[in-house]
Amino acid sequence: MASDDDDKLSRIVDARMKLRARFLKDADATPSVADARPMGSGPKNRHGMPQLPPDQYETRKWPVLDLGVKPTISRERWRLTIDGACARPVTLDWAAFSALEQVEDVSDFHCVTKWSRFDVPWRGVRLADVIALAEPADDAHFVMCHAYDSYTTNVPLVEAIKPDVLLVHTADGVPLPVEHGGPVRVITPQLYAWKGAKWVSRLELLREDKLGFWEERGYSNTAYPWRNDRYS
Ligand SMILES: Nc1nc2c(c(=O)[nH]1)N[C@H]1C(S)=C(S)[C@@H](COP(=O)(O)O)O[C@H]1N2
Ligand SMILES: [Mo]
Repeated sequence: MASDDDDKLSRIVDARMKLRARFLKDADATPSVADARPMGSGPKNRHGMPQLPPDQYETRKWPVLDLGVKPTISRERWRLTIDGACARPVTLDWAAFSALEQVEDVSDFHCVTKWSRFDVPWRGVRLADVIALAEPADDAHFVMCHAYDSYTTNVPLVEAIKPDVLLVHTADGVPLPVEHGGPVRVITPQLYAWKGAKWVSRLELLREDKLGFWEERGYSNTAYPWRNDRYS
């Protein structure tokens, strides 16, 4: 007889497989995958060659960019709600988040103000796994990421569920510093960095696209670094 835990696990696995199946074909057609060269971001996509997207320069530092408010949320107080167009809205606390599968990845960070940082080592949870927990509606195609500083940014699900899109709590081997969005932020290595909400608080699944903070103010709604796709 299956235990509740087994039921829960198989539901999550089903939801993940469903999401993957729904977006696999579309994901292969996104520029970061479909463009002939370069293929995307991060060492595995650079074929061993350091490569920068057009008009970017490399920095070894990690500049801080935000709206000037740096909310200090302890891990104890931090919550992440996944809701909107889904069957099972859920709020995770630190313990529930930590219990999800933890992954490590190394990827690049491209800021629209033209600096790129190569090879950032991250640790966190796949955004796809967290979204799957809520069992998105079949017609949900977007996610609005909300943050504790009231920042918002919208991401199409086809980008959000790519395997290198993470909710990270660790960077460079140490807990993510507050100024970079700790305790938990989103990273979107295939898109400009403004698509990754620092101090993330809520993932709102949407049927229709809505513009986030910078997207409303003229930033590109697609944000592909390899296409120099900065402003709309
Ligand atoms: N919550 C929140 N997330 C945010 C921002 C913000 O103002 N608030 N700024 C975005 C922008 S414009 C960039 S370039 C990156 C910068 O991340 P960093 O400060 O870690 O370099 O965070 C993005 N995420
Ligand atoms: Mo930015």
